[in-house]
Amino acid sequence: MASRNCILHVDMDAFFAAVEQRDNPSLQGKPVIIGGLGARGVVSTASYEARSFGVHSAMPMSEAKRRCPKGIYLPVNGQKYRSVSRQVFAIFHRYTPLVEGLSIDEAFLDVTGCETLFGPAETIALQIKNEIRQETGLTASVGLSYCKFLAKLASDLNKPDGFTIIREEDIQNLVHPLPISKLWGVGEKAAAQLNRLGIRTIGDAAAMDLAKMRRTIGHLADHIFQLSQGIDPRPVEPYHERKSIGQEVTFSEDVTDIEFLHTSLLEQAETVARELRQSHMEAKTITLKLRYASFQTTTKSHTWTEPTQSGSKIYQAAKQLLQKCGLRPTDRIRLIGISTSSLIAERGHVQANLFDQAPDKNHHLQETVDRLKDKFGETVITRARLVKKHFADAPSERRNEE
Ligand code: TTP
Ligand code: MG
Repeated sequence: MASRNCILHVDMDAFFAAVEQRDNPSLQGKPVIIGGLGARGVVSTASYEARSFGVHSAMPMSEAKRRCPKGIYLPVNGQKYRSVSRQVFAIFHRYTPLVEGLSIDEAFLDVTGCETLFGPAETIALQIKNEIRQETGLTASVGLSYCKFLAKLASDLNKPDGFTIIREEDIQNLVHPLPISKLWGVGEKAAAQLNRLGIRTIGDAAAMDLAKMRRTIGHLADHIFQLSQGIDPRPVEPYHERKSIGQEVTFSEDVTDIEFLHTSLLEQAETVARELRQSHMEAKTITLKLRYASFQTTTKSHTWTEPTQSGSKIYQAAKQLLQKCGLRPTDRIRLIGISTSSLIAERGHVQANLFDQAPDKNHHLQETVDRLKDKFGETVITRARLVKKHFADAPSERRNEE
């Protein structure tokens, strides 16, 4: 790989479930399913033991319970997974600043030219796997290739705890026999369309007449054709701009009580604000989303003159937006959510500026609260209004972690 680009794709194995198995050894080797535990909950992930029962991400929890009645079902502990994720990403950054995070548990790393410092890309890949195991007690699968698409494909080939290299000369043997759905960007719908064209494998797409494919599926044809030949010039982009930070909750039973909706908004506002602070971002716009029992969905937005990362400011705005929805006492709400957008880097984070105002007292207070929560968990400190909720019995709602 000396003369070409060296791209790694690292993806943690059964991430949420593996963290829970690590923290509770009695769960090791058992089918563990993480997700929303309410009546309408969805599976976030399943341990490999649970996958052998046919349980997978995005499956309704009720279906998972049918397939794997003896499974151990646990709620999503987003705070904990985010903190492990930060540890893992810190390991990536030891090797290259060119780290492009794709989600909480996966990233591309461009390690081209890092040989002089750290040895060949193969060595770097194995070292990263080792450091992840030693420092977090978890396994990751790594793919190495000369482009993003093939690196991502490679990391998936020998999961869990895999390390796979795809060289140009491996494309025919390793890549072409794979089903077309493995091609990045080809979802279920596109795969079905391609199947109708007679394209079942990546190799079929590589051998296809491009003009014919274009006539049927339009511009997606060019993307598919290029990738199937192992051509993917997209660079690793270290700063992946987040467009929004938000949270939403689907209640296990439809809600009519406005006070209950306010409490839910307060909790969401605190979580969203905290994530903004952790990401060193401030938001200018807030959008409230409301879904009625009939599935009719409505959104209302507000833009502040000054960007914010304050939980109380987000809560106040969300409450006003809810008022604007003009709910009647008979309206039944299925889902409520807050999303913040028009994100900008928090003042002073990009570069310290002598003329910037000092952060206000409230900001210091929030940082202290965040640190306490990181150390002692989510319930250590909270607003009086939320106390009742935290100590009530199991929460009745599902939270969609971003
Ligand atoms: P993935 O990397 O897709 O899955 P995984 O790490 O659980 O398993 P694999 O070994 O196949 O990589 O997603 C990372 C985490 O993101 C996963 O542990 C849970 C979460 N997630 C969801 O919450 N919902 C989803 O639909 C998916 C796909 C993932
Ligand atoms: Mg993963």
